[in-house]
Amino acid sequence: MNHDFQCGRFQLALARPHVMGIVNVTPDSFSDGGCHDRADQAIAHARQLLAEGVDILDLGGESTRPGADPVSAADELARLLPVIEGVRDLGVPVSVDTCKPEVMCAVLDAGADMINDIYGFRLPGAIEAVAASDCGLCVMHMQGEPRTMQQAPVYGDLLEDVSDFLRRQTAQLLAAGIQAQRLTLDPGFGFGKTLEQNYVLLRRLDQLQELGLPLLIGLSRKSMIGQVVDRPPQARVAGSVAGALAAVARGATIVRVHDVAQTVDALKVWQAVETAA
Ligand code: 7PJ
Repeated sequence: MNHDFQCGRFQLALARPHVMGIVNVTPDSFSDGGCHDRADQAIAHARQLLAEGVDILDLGGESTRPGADPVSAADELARLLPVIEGVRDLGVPVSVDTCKPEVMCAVLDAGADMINDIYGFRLPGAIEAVAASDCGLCVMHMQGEPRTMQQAPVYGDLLEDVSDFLRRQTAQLLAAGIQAQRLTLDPGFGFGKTLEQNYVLLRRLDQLQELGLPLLIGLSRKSMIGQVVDRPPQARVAGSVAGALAAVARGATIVRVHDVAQTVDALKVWQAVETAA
């Protein structure tokens, strides 16, 4: 599948795997810096990822970890807007990880190129918020909601359930006039899935290629990696890179990661192998 992905001001040729770098814009409980410090840190981090070869920046102003408290749209925007301002002219698309329609509208007005929604554009008003723009979308599968999703996820048929959801949401988005070239799909590793279910989903990821849209995956430093390597988040780099490669081998074309430099190198070697004549 050689898909051009329409992503706001950019059109990405997904013939080679692309790296989406995570830029955290949530308050850091370990530093007592104010709002400006936090925005400056996020902008500096984005610049660092750019130097490391990132293809897309993904800004997140709301923690979606299991058990995290919700954040108001106003607070989320207060965190995001100064950072968007500071990164929108770095030459790569700016994605925002949000599920709130109000936040979607405001960040698109501020110059964001892509909306990455862990609710898959299910909240009322989400589809309308993105329909009239030309932003890219990531439609992610999640069972339940972040606060409780890891309590006891149950599926009839895991792959079927995930792909049915993605197919239904895709149909809704297309019906709202959103072009297929704007869409990417994500099975949502760790979002209402047990360890075993996450690995079945990863092993069978190629089945989701039948949906005919680019696959974006995120497993960087997640507990599905941590439980296998038995290490804390910062020490899960090699494990995360292995997971990203396994996903790319099964058709993923965008990988959402913390460790951009290491992932870019791994994918360069991957690509050298895949394109050897
Ligand atoms: C994902 C995400 C993911 C997409 C988060 C974390 C949790 N967006 N946002 N896919 N995960 N599209 O990074 O550990 O897997 S937040």
